[in-house]
Amino acid sequence: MTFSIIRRPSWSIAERDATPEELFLDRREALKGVAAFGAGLVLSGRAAFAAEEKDPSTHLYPAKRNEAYKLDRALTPEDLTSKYNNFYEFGQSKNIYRAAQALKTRPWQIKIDGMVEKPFEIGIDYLLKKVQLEERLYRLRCVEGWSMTIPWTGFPMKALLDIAMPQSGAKYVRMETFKDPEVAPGQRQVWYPWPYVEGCSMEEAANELAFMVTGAYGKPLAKQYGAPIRLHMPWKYGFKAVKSIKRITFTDKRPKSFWQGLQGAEYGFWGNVNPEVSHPRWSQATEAVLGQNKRVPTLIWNGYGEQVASLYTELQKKEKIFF
Ligand SMILES: Nc1nc2c(c(=O)[nH]1)N[C@H]1C(S)=C(S)[C@@H](COP(=O)(O)O)O[C@H]1N2
Ligand SMILES: [Mo]
Repeated sequence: MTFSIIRRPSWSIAERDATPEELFLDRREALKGVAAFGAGLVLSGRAAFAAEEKDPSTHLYPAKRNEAYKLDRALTPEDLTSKYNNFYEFGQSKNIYRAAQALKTRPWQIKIDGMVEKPFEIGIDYLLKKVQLEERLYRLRCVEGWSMTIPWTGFPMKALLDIAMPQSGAKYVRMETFKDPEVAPGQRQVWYPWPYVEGCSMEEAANELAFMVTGAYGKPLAKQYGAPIRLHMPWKYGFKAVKSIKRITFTDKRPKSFWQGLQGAEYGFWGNVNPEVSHPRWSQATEAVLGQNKRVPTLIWNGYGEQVASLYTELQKKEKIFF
């Protein structure tokens, strides 16, 4: 008996024409229309609010979609994903989108230091000039057992490595969020090891899937998603996707993450999605799809094994890699 060979990556299944996506595309087209008319004659109330904030990067969106990253499921509507967030700096509930508007995202300097040729700081708008933005449809699987799919805009983390110029001895990238208890009430809770920190290996950072996110739904990133810049590694649980990054440090020591600092026994360094390894408080076998009344089986590497499984073949012999 022979088995048929899967020629396409497991996630590369034709995208379904689902209602949520059509809604999204409509909005996208509408935004283009606004741009074409120059003045914001037809700005909706919401867009007008965004314009007030004078985000200097607005003209960069929407960016061209990279069609290599297809989904096996519909996009999750913006109305849901923008009101169901984990951003502990602004509270422990999912309902932090209003509180997050207090975050000031300009000016926004990012410090690049540690094992680099020369440490430096770079402003977000200058960084945006040096990279090519693209849109990618990616899944996000939270370790709490829910998932969603978002059209992120950003640039490959590899491009960031090219700008940072890490030394050859660097093994890990450590990424840190802002710390400002004045604007982020969650950071007044002193029992948390602020600031939020995450990290990955250099090999993971250079993987084609690793994405620095600066926009979503064809617009600059809304604050609750971690504006002006956050990470997304779609084969890892959402907690790895550190938001509102202020400092990126190259190091030869494995960084200790926020969650490891809090509950080391529950959170390992790698955080790769694996339906067979349960979190102490949650089974990872299935996931609730945000906005739908159903649970679906969770896929190993969140369905991205084709791109990332080889990163771990050697490591797997040495350590418990999945969590
Ligand atoms: N700075 C910071 N980054 C963070 C978090 C956080 O609390 N603070 N939560 C993480 C978790 S647990 C998840 S699931 C994702 C959620 O991203 P979203 O709100 O954009 O969906 O952000 C991650 N990044
Ligand atoms: Mo999460």
